[in-house]
Amino acid sequence: MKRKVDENVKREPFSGRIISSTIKENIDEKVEREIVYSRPECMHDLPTILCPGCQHGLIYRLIGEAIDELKIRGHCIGVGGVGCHAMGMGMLKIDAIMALHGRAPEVATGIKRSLHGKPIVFTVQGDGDLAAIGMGDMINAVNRGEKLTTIFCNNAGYGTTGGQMAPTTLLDQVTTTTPEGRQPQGFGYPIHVAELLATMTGMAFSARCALTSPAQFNQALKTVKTAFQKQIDGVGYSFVEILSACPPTFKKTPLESIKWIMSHMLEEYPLGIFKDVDKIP
Ligand SMILES: Cc1ncc(C[n+]2csc(CCOP(=O)(O)OP(=O)(O)O)c2C)c(N)n1
Ligand code: SF4
Ligand SMILES: [Mg+2]
Repeated sequence: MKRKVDENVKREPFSGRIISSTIKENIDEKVEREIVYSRPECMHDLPTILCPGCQHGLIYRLIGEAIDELKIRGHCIGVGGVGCHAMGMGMLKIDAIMALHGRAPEVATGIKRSLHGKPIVFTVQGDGDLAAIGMGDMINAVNRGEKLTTIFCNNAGYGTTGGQMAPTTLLDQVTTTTPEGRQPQGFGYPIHVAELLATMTGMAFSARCALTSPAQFNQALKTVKTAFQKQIDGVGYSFVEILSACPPTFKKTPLESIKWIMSHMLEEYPLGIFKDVDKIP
């Protein structure tokens, strides 16, 4: 059978790559266009290792954008907890260290104090890491008024280890450890970490954001920048909780997961700023 020849198809002289002139025109046209959105300078060009639909990657992207916009890259040290939330730390072009489960606030405190308060030190922690095993560590770091920032990834469960219940799991939510759905008798109620920490004197800024729309992403970026600025200004602890989709824990597709955050998580975890002061006593 005779092969049909496409007149538009040419072989590139050096690469030997076959490229349709129609496609090439489109590529050339794209090069001419103004680039309005690209990878933050602060991020390595690496493929994601997170599941499809995981929003932890977006959280790292917004941390990267915040660092770029505040021009603080050379001054930042990140401390990761234990869990999927920590996996993005290697994507950032900054100095970083991983702490034992729940112990990121202590490691961050040690770094900040031993370098005489100079670096901008932040932790990225999950709800299992921070609100379960590390809650005491977190509360005491805020109580000391450490000049640190924490980005708290709330995905309503333990993503890494297979979707067990976390303190942030919603009532009636089915997890591998609450197959009948979380019931308050025996399992307690969802903990509202941003509101809880906002009641503490050492806290300078506490807020909650979500990433279910571009507008929310922009709001979250603004909020993370404000949190870093509080630390730069030496006010006190700053804290941003971000609701994050974990499709395997939610047992949903990526799109259904976003919708579930909108229909269920936002009701339990309202967005907003719960504390914002310029001075702590
Ligand atoms: C002291 C200790 N207990 C338990 C574990 C096992 N472990 C590793 S990751 C993880 C869950 C992490 O969940 P979360 O912090 O919510 O992060 P996510 O994966 O959901 O982002 C657990 C229980 C551990 N590494 N160390
Ligand atoms: S298990 Fe959940 S938190 Fe972990 S990478 Fe997958 S989607 Fe993200
Ligand atoms: Mg989690």
